[in-house]
Amino acid sequence: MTLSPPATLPTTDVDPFSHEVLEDPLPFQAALRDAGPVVHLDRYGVYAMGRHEHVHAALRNWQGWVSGAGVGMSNWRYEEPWRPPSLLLETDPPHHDAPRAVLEPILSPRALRRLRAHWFADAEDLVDALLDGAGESVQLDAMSALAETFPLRVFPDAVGLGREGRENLLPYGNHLFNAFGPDNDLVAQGAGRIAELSAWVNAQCAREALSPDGFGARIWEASDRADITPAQAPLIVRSLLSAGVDTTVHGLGAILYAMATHPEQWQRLRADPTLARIAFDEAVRWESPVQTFFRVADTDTVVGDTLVPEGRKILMFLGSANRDPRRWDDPDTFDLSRDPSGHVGFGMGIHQCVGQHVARLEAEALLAALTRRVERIELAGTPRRHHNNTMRAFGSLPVRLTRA
Ligand code: 8QM
Repeated sequence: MTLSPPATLPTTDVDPFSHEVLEDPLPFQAALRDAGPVVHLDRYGVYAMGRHEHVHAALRNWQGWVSGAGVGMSNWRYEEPWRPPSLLLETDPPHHDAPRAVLEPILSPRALRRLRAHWFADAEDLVDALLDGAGESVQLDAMSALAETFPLRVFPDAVGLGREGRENLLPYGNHLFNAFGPDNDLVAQGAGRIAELSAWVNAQCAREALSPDGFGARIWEASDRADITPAQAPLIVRSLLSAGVDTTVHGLGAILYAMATHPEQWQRLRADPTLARIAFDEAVRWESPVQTFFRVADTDTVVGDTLVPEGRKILMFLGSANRDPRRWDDPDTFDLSRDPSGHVGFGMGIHQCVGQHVARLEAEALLAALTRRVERIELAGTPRRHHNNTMRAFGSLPVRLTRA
């Protein structure tokens, strides 16, 4: 039985996971924000919020809006999870605390210092190879040639993965991010291969499968110290493989798209490469590669003047909060002069992206290589969106790079 929502609650029968909305979510998100702090999505029997104020507050309120019943549409109070839950994303304190405390120092800016020079050199090699032999300019798909290639070149090595099977990472992540949404055609598309992909991913999480010097080995060492149990270690490694690839690919896609469509901002970044970090954060705000996550109301909870009943799912539109004109001046403008801090593209609060420094370093390395070698980056065709229930993504991004 589904309970009907209170009569005062704004409702919509629009499907935010339809192809039409996934192609361009902005009009739906504007209507969602304007309808009120909380809106009922009739099609799915869940609540939704799209304003920065309420999304930000909900993300910080881990006691009231819990993650342990899953952060996708499926409510684990009533349904079985499709894979063993993540010890980070899909848990609440106190269970969340040890895995988080173990992973945080492994991915901290300090721990990443030893990777920096190597990643910058790798980015230079990649960009050199693309420009090599080309004339004054080269045309390429920035998704496959840069946004996918670079993370896949540096991140699996940093984790300590073996060479075989790395091509499984993106399809695994794509299905995982679809599976946070409703059981629609996108989930059906990935269902056929997911057993095989999961088996591969899970096998890579074993201690024996990991090199002795990567993030994965550091996680296993934490189990030697009994900071976590040996049963927890492989699941924490799985989090790296789940959350660390597609997100950075589409984060890099976002900054490359932003730069290809804002030539004056590209020149500004070239003139002052120290803007790379701001540029990446602004791109994460503007595109919000991770668009949505759910929470469950731990008790009856009032938002605005609406009651969300205990146990019900609420969908937080991170991408909408990041473009809420109540919070941002000219939210649709990609602008390196703005201070993008306070965006919720990496979440907020105790679950805020633990890998964000890894993502920032990847972006910084790639942008450093590009700003030095590329005078102009411009669209050379129409970008094609890749539809996913959780990610805002490109399937292809044709660009022309003109040498400096
Ligand atoms: C999304 O498996 C995990 O722990 C995990 C999977 C996906 C994410 C985060 C964590 C937010 C990027």
